[in-house]
Amino acid sequence: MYTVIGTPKTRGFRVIWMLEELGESYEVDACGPHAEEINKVNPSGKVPALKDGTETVIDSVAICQYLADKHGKLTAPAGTIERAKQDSLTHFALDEVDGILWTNARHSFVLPEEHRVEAIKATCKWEFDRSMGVLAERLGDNEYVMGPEFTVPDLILGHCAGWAMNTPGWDLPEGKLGDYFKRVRSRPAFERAWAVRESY
Ligand SMILES: N[C@@H](CCC(=O)N[C@@H](CS)C(=O)NCC(=O)O)C(=O)O
Repeated sequence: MYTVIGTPKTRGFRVIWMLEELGESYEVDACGPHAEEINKVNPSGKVPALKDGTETVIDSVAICQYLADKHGKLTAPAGTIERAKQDSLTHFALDEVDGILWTNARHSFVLPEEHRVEAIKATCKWEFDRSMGVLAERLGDNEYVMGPEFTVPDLILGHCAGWAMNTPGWDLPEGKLGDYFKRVRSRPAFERAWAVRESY
């Protein structure tokens, strides 16, 4: 039994979605950032964390990749060229999609008001559109970014797409890339994870 520490209304959702994909049982300690429960395991106070027995892992992507490796699903094996390509897509998702959306969010509602820079948001939007162009090329005609199989970077990109959908004026592209995001976000495990999210 795993424990997800952190509310599913944050990147904790990624971990819940991964556990649903894997069919593993888990409980949720739905604390927010900087709550006592998360501060005990993460000095930054950021959520999520995963408890696996007596061990705890922090960072949503490290957790998702760990779970995929441990259960031998939704990932190419470590040490293969396919895994290097998959990791490259995971890093693209983090640097070029998550990072940009998160910078925009930080300067919209996360940071204390006196530290927000309004002007940065137009640059974030420009960078996001550029990233969508690169992603469309990397996806090509594939069903998922690595080919026919859904893997870790698809889960991260699918989660980030929700942030974009909730950002006024940041519509997701249409066409093949739009269809890709719809495909990823209509997986049965996504829908189960969403129902868990909505219960909090
Ligand atoms: N790279 C970390 C980022 C974690 C993160 O920033 N979590 C947000 C919620 S989605 C948080 O706890 N923010 C509180 C803060 O920035 O102090 C991960 O993927 O888990």
